[in-house]
Amino acid sequence: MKHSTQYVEANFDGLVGPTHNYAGLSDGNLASKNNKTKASSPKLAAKEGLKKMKALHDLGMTQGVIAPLARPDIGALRQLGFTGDTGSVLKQAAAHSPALLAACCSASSMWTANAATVSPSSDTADGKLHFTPANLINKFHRSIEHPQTGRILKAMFNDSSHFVHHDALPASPYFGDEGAANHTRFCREYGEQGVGFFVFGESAFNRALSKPKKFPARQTLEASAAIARTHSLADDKVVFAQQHPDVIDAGVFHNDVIAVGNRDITLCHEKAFLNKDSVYQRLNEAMDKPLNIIEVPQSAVSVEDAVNSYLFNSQLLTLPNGKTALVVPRECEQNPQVSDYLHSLISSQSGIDKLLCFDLKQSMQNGGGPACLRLRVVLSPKELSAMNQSVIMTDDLFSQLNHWVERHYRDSITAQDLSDPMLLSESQTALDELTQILHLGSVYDFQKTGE
Ligand code: SUG
Repeated sequence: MKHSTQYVEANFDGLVGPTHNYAGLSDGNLASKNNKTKASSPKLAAKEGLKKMKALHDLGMTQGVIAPLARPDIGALRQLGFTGDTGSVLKQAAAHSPALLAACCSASSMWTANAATVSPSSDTADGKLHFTPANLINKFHRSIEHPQTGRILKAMFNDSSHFVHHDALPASPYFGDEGAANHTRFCREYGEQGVGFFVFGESAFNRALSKPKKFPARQTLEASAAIARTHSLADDKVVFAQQHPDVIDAGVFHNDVIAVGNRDITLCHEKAFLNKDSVYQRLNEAMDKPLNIIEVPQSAVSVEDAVNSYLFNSQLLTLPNGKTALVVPRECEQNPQVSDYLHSLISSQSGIDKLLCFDLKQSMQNGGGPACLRLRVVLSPKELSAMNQSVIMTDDLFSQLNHWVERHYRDSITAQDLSDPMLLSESQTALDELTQILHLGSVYDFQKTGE
């Protein structure tokens, strides 16, 4: 018999990388498009992220950090035909295709909700914790993330008696996979068997299912089903649901922009799912007990306001005292409809007790709110102690990482800076030092980037 109450849901936030910039790379993500060409501040972005991690750690949550990827990705630029020493690769790319250069410089790995899909050991047939890095094939700049992401996850969860690391799904549009952004695990207690809720945007094989008309659906049903199989989840504990194509067309490029869930609560917009009644019914059946479904009506918060404020890209957390908190971005306070809704939610005994609000503007301007920035991993006490302890947030690690950012990050970056060889060498120096702080070993392969 498992001591379920001792399991924790840990949040692993992506540390923003030194090349954070705005390049308008994500069709269908309105913030990314609207902020293209804006100057970014990698230093501020990293510090905003660290503050959120520290605040959750201070509340007694288990908080971890995921290292950024090495960017610019010189290996990818070489594969695309740019040659010579690294300075010349960057110069040619800037001259021939600034968009490709920007894609290979993106710090998009900060949104670790897209790093992988994770299934806790209480849900899998072999009793191990399973990870599948997302192939992210819908966007070129994100499709080059998974090999390094996989290595970093292996360096964090580095004990094969507890952790299983799968390869990303085949790099084909049939298996477009965006990771935990489209996956929610419901349960009663973290250590009890839970329900895997997989939300997809379209089906590759079943052409009869509707599709969005304007923006791409990034996740396929086939990808979600493959993950449920490879993670050996029980058939009666898995629910697949289609995201409403209209909301994808309104800028909801991942399910975590329109719904959030934790344990037996979900907060979702009434337009989140196609055939929502059937979705709710199947979830209730799989849970063996009705979920607390808090449905937000369009009359209270429109889909447009939800996308602008990122209300649903919040973290729904069970605090150590058993209370439930909703972690929202500052933009929710600034939107009158959303702010009114949230205050009535908290005062209505809905099951959500407390609001926590954070400034994450640097990430938000690229379409990444509090939930995008974190990967959730439910861990037993043994699993927690078996993993790499150096990535777990402590007061000391927080101060070390803040100093590290202060020393290595620029205050501002524009598109012109991306071909600067100094930015590459500053980033490599920073990440080299970070691998030592976080005890990650040689996850980056810098030697491959040279000629
Ligand atoms: O994939 N933005 C990311 C945001 C990801 C948010 N994640 C979740 N919802 N879980 C994306 O669209 C923008 C990069 C740029 O345009 O510079 C970007 O990749």
